[in-house]
Amino acid sequence: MPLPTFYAKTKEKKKQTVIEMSKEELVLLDFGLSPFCMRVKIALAEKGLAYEVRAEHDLFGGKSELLIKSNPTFKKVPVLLHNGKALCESTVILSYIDETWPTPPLLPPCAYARAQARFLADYVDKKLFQATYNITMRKDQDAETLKKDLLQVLKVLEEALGEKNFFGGDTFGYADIATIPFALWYFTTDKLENFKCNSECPKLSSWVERCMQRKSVTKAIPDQETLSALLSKTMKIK
Ligand SMILES: N[C@@H](CCC(=O)N[C@@H](CS)C(=O)NCC(=O)O)C(=O)O
Repeated sequence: MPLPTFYAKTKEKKKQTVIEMSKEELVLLDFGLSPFCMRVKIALAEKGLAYEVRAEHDLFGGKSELLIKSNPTFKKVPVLLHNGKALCESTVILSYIDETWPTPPLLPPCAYARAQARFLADYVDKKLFQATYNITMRKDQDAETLKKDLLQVLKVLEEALGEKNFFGGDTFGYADIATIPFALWYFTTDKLENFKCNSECPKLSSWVERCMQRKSVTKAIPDQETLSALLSKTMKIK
């Protein structure tokens, strides 16, 4: 018996969706300790998306052909290959993931709130990254000044968070994903106790704890031992 047109169309649509889903191929060009790559891994996990990881083993010595071909402009990770199409720049990738797989949403529905989330991610890229970079690359700059600069940046984030559970409100989203891989260094290890981040920024400290309760985050970040070893090696200030 022929199906009613509407039902036939629905079935056809369903079949198409299944085929489309099975065609999805996601490959992440990754460097395990990169906070920028962690962002993408967290977002993919939040969306429940499976992906293949291609690790760049010698990012600063010999980049893979695939990386150079996929991101000829910057030659940096992360790169997300979606069905062979390359996406570069971590925050651009986060937005792409959210637009392509809208559930659960990472960005809020209101345009103004979306702009605020993007502003915060941009602040992290410019200021938190820079403060961290200055500390890790320190030559003869005054240690106390570098620490003060860092705390100032963290305090801006503390104020942006306010009394909310997450930067966007009650739910973990885009701004949290952009920030946690950079912030966790300062809150989750006793290696940096002298920075006093936990006591100076108590709200941010609790926010880090809340983020660390999410599987998407703990799976994307290095384990405690690796993190401590990394900090001992890179942080030029105690
Ligand atoms: N703005 C970029 C930064 C990416 C970035 O700096 N990636 C580093 C790893 S953490 C990299 O690939 N560095 C290799 C290089 O500088 O040659 C983003 O948000 O994705």
